[in-house]
Amino acid sequence: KEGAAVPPQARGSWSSFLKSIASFNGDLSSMTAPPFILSTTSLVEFSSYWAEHPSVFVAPAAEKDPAKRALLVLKWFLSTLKQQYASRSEKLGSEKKPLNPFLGELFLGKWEDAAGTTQLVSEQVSHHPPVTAYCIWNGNAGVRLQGYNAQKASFSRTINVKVSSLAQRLQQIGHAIYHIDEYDEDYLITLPSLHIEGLITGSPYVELNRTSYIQSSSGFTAKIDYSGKGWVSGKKNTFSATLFPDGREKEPLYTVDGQWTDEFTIKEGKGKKVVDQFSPKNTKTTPLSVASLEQQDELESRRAWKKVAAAITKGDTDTAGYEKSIIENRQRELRKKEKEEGREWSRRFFSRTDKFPMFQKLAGKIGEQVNDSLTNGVWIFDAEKASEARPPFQKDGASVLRAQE
Ligand code: HCR
Repeated sequence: KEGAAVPPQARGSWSSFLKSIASFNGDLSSMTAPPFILSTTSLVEFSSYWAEHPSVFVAPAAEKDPAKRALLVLKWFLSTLKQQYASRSEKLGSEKKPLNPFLGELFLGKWEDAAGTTQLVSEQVSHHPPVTAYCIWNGNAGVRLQGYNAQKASFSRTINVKVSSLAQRLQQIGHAIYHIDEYDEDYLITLPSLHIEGLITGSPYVELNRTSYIQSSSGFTAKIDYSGKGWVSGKKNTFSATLFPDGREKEPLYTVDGQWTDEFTIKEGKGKKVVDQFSPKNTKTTPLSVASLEQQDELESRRAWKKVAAAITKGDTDTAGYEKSIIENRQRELRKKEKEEGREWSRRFFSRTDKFPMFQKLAGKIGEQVNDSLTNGVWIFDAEKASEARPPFQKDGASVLRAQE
């Protein structure tokens, strides 16, 4: 029902928000949302969703057969979707507006479990447009994921307001590359496009649509088709994926079907023999450890947003606004000073590049293009910068170098 999940005192602000959303372009700074829908988590933290099952993340490195290895990369990618797109709605009751990261904001952490140590570095490399870059690696397994992304929004027409089909379509710009040292293999991962449903009722949630790909340097392509409600199963968050040798889509080696929030089944060929299954619903995630606030650098997200987050949690909108404006003013001053001195903010872990041959090569096979105007450049992890980063980053930087040797 219209506005059902909106607190009575927020009805007015929610309907103005719905009107304003028509001009949302993907930049969170242009979105003013009512307090009940504000999250205390910054978008820079979202990079951690890529490796919340570290054993699944590193599994491809232990597989000798190239086709099975490509399948394990696909399985890992599919295993991340629930965390990426549904975990917040499940935990908080709806999607909320994340904190908009400032330039240079960092989120650092590690997972320690049966897979050993898996490390994460996430950095906001651009503010306008907002772009987050990340690198996740496990030195023991010799596996590394790096990527960056931005969102571009377009307003989709209201088809039937009564059935709450008001939706915000978001295209994800950027890419991720998964690398396995042992086989010197790369996998280019494109990102699904998404739209936000449930806006009319006041409880937004994400749905995925269209197609995304994983293209390997070893000659395999994975194609994943998403639909809100599968036309066969009628269930939400449905997908169907195939893995085939490059250019031979009609001859799949494996097919994967199911719900990315629930469970999926991997079958051989066009789908007779079941070879594996995965249940995102029943597989526990490994918690990420993050340094305590006192030990964090002042650019680290949770420390930087501490006062804003505390005020949002208390429902103290004035203090939240005041503390947020302190951060914003400081950012404005820094930009002004940089401009006067004719220099740019120096990113701690990433560098802009105009050459990324592996990306060009793999992207060409699936018709992807680099559109660096929307991401303020193409961003790559810079191991040299990481090794120079002062503590608490130094230790992490050193092991990055080892992972890349
Ligand atoms: C769309 C979204 C911001 C972007 C988020 C991304 C795409 C970021 C990269 C991650 O790897 C994956 C990811 C997951 C999120 O599902 C996605 C967010 C969901 C909502 C958020 C909107 C900008 C917030 C809209 C605000 C509400 C109040 C309508």
